Amino acid sequence: MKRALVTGVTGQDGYYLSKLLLSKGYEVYGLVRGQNNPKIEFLHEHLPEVKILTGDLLDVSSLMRALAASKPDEVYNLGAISFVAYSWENAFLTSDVTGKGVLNILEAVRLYAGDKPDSVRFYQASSSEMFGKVQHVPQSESTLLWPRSPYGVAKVFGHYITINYRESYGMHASSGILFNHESPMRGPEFVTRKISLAVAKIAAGQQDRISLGNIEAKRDWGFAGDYVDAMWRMLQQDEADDYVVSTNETHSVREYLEIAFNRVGITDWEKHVYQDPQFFRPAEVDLLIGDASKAQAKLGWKREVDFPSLVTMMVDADVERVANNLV
Ligand code: NAP
Ligand code: F7E
Repeated sequence: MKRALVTGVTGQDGYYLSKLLLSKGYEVYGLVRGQNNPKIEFLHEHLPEVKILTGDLLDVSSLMRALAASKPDEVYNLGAISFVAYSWENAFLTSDVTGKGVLNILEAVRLYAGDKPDSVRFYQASSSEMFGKVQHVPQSESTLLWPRSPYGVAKVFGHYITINYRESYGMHASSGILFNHESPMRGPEFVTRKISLAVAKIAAGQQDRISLGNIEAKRDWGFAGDYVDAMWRMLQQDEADDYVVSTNETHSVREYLEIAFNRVGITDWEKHVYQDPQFFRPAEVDLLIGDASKAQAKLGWKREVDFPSLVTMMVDADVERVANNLV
C-alpha cells in the first residue's frame, strides 16, 4: 500500500486528490493547519479515511514531524494562500506561505529522504498565474513567465525552487502548471463559484443581483476532478518533469454568466449583474489559454469535463444546496 502526504487537504484539490488516492488504495495523510481548524469536521464527515496530521507550511519542524509520522512515498504540496485578489493585501503572508512554504517542505523532504533523495516523490502545485502578462499564446512549459500579482510571483519562486531541488539534489520533484480548475467544492471567493451560488439564490428569489469586477477576463477553465488525475500521473513517471495542464480553450467570465443564468431559465441576465470597482484588480491577467500537449502525450492525460458541463455541474450543485438550506 502506497502512502501519500497531502498539504492543503482542506482545499478544493485536496478533496478530489484524496478521493482519487483512496480509490487507488493509498493510505492518505492530510496536513491541516491551526489549533482548531473548522474544516476538520468536513474531513471527518466526507473523507473519514484520511489521517489528519497538524502542521503548517510556515513551520519546518511541523513538516518534519508530519513526514516522520506519514512515511510517505509521495508528497503533494497543494497548500497555499491561493486567492489572487487577497495576495495584494497580504503580499508578505502570500510570499511566505505560497513561495517560501515550498522551500520549507522541499527542505523537510530532502532531510527526511537522507541519502535516497528520490525515494519520496514530490508534486508542486504551480499555476498558470505565473504566465500573467502572457508572452505567447497558447502558454506551454517553455513560455516566459511574467506574473502579475504577489500570488503569481510567489508561485514562480515555488516553481523554480522545485526545479532547483530536482537539479541540485536529484529529487523526484515535479511541477504541474495547472490552469484554472473549478468544481462544486470551489471556494465562494473565486468567480465561478461566486456566480453559481448567486445564480442559484437569484433563481430561488433569495437575492437580486451579483456584483463583479472584470467580466471580459478570459480563463482556461477545467474541472478539478480531471486535474488531480494529472498530478498523480506526474508522480508515476520514472523521471520527474514539469507539465502544463489545461483544456486548450479559453472562455470569458461573461460566457460563464450566460451559461449559468440560462441553466436556471434566466435569459435577461445582464440586469442582475453589476460591476463594482472593488472587484477589479491592480493588474489583471486578461487572457489565459494553455497548451497541454506534453501532458497529453507523456502522461496520457485528457480532460473529461468540458466548459458548458462544468458550469452546469456547478450551478446544479448550488441550486440543490440552496433548496436544502445548506448555503
Ligand atoms: P484552496 O481551495 O484555496 O486550498 C488551499 C489549501 O492550502 C487549504 O487547504 C488551506 O488550508 C491550505 N493552506 C493555506 N495556508 C497554509 C499554511 N500556512 N500551511 C498549510 N496549509 C495551508 O486551493 P485549491 O484550489 O485547492 O488549489 C490547490 C493548490 O493548487 C494551491 O497551491 C493553489 O495555489 C494551486 N493552484 C490552484 C489552481 C486552481 O485553479 N484551483 C490552479 C493552479 C494552481 P485552510 O483550509 O486551513 O485555509
Ligand atoms: O478570477 C475575474 C478576475 O479569482 C478569475 C486561483 O485558483 O486560478 C485562480 O485564480 C477572473 C479574474 O481566479 C470577479 O479579475 C471578475 O480575471 O476566480 P478568480 P484567478 O484569479 O484566475 C489560478 C490558476 C490560481 O492559481 C489561483 O490560485 O475573474 N473576476 N469579477 C472576478 N474574480 C473574482 N474572484 N471575483 C469577482 O467578483
